[in-house]
Amino acid sequence: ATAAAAAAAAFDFKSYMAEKAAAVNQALDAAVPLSYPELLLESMRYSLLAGGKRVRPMLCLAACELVGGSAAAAMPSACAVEMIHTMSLIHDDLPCMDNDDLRRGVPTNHRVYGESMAVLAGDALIALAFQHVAAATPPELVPAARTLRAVVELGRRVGAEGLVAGQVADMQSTGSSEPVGLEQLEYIHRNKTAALLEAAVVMGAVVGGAAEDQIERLNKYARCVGLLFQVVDDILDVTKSSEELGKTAGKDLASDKTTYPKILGLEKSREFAVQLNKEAKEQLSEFDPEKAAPLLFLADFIAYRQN
Ligand code: GRG
Repeated sequence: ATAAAAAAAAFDFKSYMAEKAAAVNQALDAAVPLSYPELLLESMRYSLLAGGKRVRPMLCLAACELVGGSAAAAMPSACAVEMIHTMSLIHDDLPCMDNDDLRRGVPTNHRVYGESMAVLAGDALIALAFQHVAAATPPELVPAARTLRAVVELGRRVGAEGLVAGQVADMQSTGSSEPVGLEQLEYIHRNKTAALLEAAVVMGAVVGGAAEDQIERLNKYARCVGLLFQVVDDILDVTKSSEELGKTAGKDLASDKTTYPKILGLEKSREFAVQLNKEAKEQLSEFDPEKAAPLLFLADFIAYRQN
């Protein structure tokens, strides 16, 4: 624990995040050059380069470096998970889904490019994600079998066994009169949010040459962090809503969305978040503490964020 504490103290997480985000933004920019058909590429680039936190690419790069791989080995995988994340947000914002006008502080893709183009930009980003891992992962750093495995790990967590399954479950529970239970809520978050975080770390670990038991521990780390993300989100929704109460009706209190505080209460939800953070970090205890510092800090970053 002392070695871990010393490594943590020496680690400058803010600079790490800024440095990695800049590298990811540059790689994404290069991966989707403006070309024909220009409006499609413009629409893809509009959302991809709109400046998210880049948490998933960071997880991917950090997992690769944790098991001894280089950032260059994982950069195509890191870009791929961000492409999938971005396209899921484009589709999620569509009128047939959440019908949102703003995303990352700017008008949503369909508000700028129209619904058809937004659907197609999302479609093209899914295809590009898989193409990019397969074609751009440097063969001199990563044996082809590992790259192939990375593609499989991504596919598994994006489609009907992952992200899309989570969205379907969410959609069906929102439209239903049945109350959503804890198990169902966990299923939704595990697929909608945790699955892509899992893809990020597992792909990073795979291309970095991790052993099976390391991949498994990192997968569990990501699952805990994904759930943690949502529990914290739900808690922030309530606390923000009550701060604003009086000015406007609390957003979450008014909506019919099921949240952890609604099922467990605020206190138990906070305890659950602490538990998930602890469980996530436990998965890192077998690794070199110095190399595990980014993932340790990422867990805390998600647990203690204020918005
Ligand atoms: C994947 C083929 C395919 C289709 C998409 C619409 C859909 C199916 C899924 C919706 C998924 C969704 C909206 C999940 C929520 C994920 C989430 C936690 C978003 C917020 O992530 P942040 O905070 O966002 O990392 P930034 O903007 O920082 O990147």
